[in-house]
Amino acid sequence: MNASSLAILGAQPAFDSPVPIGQLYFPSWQRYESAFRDIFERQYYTNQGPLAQRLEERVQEFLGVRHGICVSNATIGLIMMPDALGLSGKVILPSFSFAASAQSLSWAGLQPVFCDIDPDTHQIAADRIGTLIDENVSAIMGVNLWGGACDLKALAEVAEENGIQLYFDSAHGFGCAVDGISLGNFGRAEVFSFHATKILNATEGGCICTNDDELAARLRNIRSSYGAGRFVEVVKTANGRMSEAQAAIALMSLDDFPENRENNEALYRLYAARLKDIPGLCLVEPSGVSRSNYQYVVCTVDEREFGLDRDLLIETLKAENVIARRYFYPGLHRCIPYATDFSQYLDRLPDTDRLCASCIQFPIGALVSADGFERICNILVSAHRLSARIRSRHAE
Ligand code: T4K
Repeated sequence: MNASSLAILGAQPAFDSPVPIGQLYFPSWQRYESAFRDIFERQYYTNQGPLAQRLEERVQEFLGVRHGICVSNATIGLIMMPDALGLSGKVILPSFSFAASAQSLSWAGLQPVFCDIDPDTHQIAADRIGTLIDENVSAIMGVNLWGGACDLKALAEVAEENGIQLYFDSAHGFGCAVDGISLGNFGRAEVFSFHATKILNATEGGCICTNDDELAARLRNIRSSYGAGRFVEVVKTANGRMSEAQAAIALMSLDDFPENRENNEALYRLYAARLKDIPGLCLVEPSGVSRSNYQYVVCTVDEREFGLDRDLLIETLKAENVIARRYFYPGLHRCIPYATDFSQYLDRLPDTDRLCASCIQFPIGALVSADGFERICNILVSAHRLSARIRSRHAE
């Protein structure tokens, strides 16, 4: 591709079919067939079947955690947390997150207290949490983003000093470690996502990890049906069960985790080497971890230096069949119902607002080849070089 040939300016797209963001790992057909033949022969689809049980054991072993409670997706896992922890009143969380983080509080009738983020790491600003705590705050929900982690030590200190609980939305964090300890072992509990776009993929799925036996028993009873283990009285129950089909795929994904992580890291480093020479694109390093899963390539776009704003860059890439995304947009404090019910946050989260306007996620994962990566970077170089022409074409 030469510099005058961008699809947004009328050339042929660089890719014939869409290149998505996300891990999107597909094991070989033979492995699928064999795993699904076993399910067929056992004639057992769901309800803490042998594959779901094996997955829980393998996750526990892999993360070095006492309990891995697999669920049908991370959203339901997060929804189960407030009742399992006995939360009330308000919970502090970052506004820079996926809808599920705040929605899980809404399902429990809890009030979110939105905290700003650290603009360099994109994680919750631990030093600003103290000012948000009042007598109605019962917990902090840290969100471990982008294959990195919040300042876990600072969060644990502020939770302890104020006698409130701490748990994590670690949807992005499977296989990451802090000072050699795997995520899954921090706070009262952590919730991972095993969605198809994540490094551990059950198509849909998730897992709640905790080292607390009592909490684990409550969570298993809330998830309901077989697999509850010890009976514990709980007020609400749900159907958060993971099916055998989901567990079969997650087990294959776990087998191939080291290879997928390595592939991600190699791609991430290639992006880092190329992006540093493109003015206005600043790659975010996974923060606060001793090991990352590198499952995201996240940049901020400086419009003045790059020549295009983030949204016009997304359009430019889309014309080439490259599906970049603007996670997370808008910030949760600007989404319904929070923007209307808690309008006090609208002018209180300047770093979140800036990031929501400039953050972009590029493709990484199993479907991105070395050649594909080269083509994506060449598009970015050309988009910068031809930014004036793109802007004037866009304005027509
Ligand atoms: N907390 C945080 C911080 C989260 O980011 C998330 C989810 C959660 C909690 C809740 O976890 P889950 O309940 O989902 O387990 C995606 C994912 O659905 C979601 O898991 C993720 N975070 C969120 C950030 O992104 P979408 O709607 O943007 O993904 P989707 O399905 O559009 O896929 C992305 C791209 O991949 C598209 O271009 C289509 C393509 N694709 C997708 C799938 C699933 C394919 O080509 N093939 C596929 O099979 O939300």
